Amino acid sequence: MTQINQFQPSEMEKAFSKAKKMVESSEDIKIYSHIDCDGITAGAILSSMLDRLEKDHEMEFISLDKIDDLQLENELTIFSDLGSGQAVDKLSRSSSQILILDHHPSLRSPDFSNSKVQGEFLEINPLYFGIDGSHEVSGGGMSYLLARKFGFHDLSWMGVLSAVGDMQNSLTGQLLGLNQDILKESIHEGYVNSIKDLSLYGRQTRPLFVALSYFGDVNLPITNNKTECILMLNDLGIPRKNGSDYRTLCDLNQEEKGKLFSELVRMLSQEVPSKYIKHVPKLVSADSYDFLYEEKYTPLRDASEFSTAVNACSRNKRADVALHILKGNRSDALDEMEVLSKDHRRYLAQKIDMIENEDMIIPKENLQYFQGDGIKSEVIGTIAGMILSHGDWRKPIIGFTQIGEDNDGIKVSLRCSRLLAFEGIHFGNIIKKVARKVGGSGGGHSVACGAYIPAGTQETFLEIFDNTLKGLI
Ligand SMILES: [Mn+2]
Repeated sequence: MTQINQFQPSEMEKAFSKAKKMVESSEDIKIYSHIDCDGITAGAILSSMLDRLEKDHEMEFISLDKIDDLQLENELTIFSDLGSGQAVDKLSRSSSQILILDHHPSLRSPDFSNSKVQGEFLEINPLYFGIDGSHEVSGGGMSYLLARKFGFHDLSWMGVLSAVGDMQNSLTGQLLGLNQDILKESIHEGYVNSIKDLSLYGRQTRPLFVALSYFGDVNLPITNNKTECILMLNDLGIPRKNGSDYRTLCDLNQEEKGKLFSELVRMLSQEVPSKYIKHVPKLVSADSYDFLYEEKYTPLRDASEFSTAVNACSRNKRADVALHILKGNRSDALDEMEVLSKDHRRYLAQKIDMIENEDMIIPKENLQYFQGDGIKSEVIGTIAGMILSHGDWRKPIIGFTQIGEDNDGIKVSLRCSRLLAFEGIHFGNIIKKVARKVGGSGGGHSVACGAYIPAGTQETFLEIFDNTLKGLI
């Protein structure tokens, strides 16, 4: 068996060796991880690792705004998928050990010295080693690199899941850099299969004609129209059913996938302005990942569907359910996850219908937005992504909602067609600048990003955003 031993810079490898020693020398450990798919998966990797090492540990999933008020009480505190962007060093006490495994931009510099804190402090961040934390490694990936130091290579599949959950492959349709190394390792270990497939969501669980109807980067005749999808499959001679069961994308053979690919490329090429035609194949195909130990036709088999299920748990404040499943529970936790997923889908569908029926999408010159009052802030981005296909795919869509009951600030989420990003527009960078101008903060990926802005600044925010996009869209 060949081993992929050194896939990270040696300085980073050294940092993980140090982290390993911190874990080995501690008996009482607390993990704080981010409450999203990447963070929960990162937590599951670390918790599995500590179980095997027989180390007592507690796990807590928290939101970023809670970190400043923490009191560290354990011998070692690990922050995963968060901590870099927060003043965690200020929490340090003479008796405390802090380990940060994050991939977000850090408040500190790589030469931040241990002498500035009272206890022991180690922050491992890919950006310190010239590695891109948005596309090349996730929070779960960083946690896996630590678990890997102990030889737990079988946890690599979770490194793949966390990268997908963090949308690190969303633009290129591939896992790159360290993500790719982790993927290769999990393939090598027999846990994952990587398949070049059509870029449709719901490979395992959605009937193919339904999956097709959600095609959303560009509005096609099949978008949100299941009848058109059925007609299209008939025309291509692709059977919709296998006996009495609807076929899913994973049931198609190569020839059928080829026909579907060509037809989608043809339809898209007719629909998009000529400058976008060169990007069309990238919209239609992407790498997909099967978890080989999971049953076929379940949401756990496909990385993208699995990450949605984890998100359904976290957005209903039941990260504990996802944690149990990730750590191997396939009985009662799985039942609970199914219920949460169903509720999640129902909630999303209701809100989409509301926005659609009440014509809530308001166009501006270079963007469109909706006022999502009453929509839970945890799902405003998901809804923006789903509603894009009901608006104008040529413009980004922005959703607004209240942050929460005890905070009158506004949460902003933006989604756009990948075609805009292929043309070089990075909305994560734009939203960061615009949010700052109204006294807020923001960031994220080119096609999916968000911000928090103070109450009362929404109109100004929209005005500045619209002007910034002049000539770009
Ligand atoms: Mn993350």
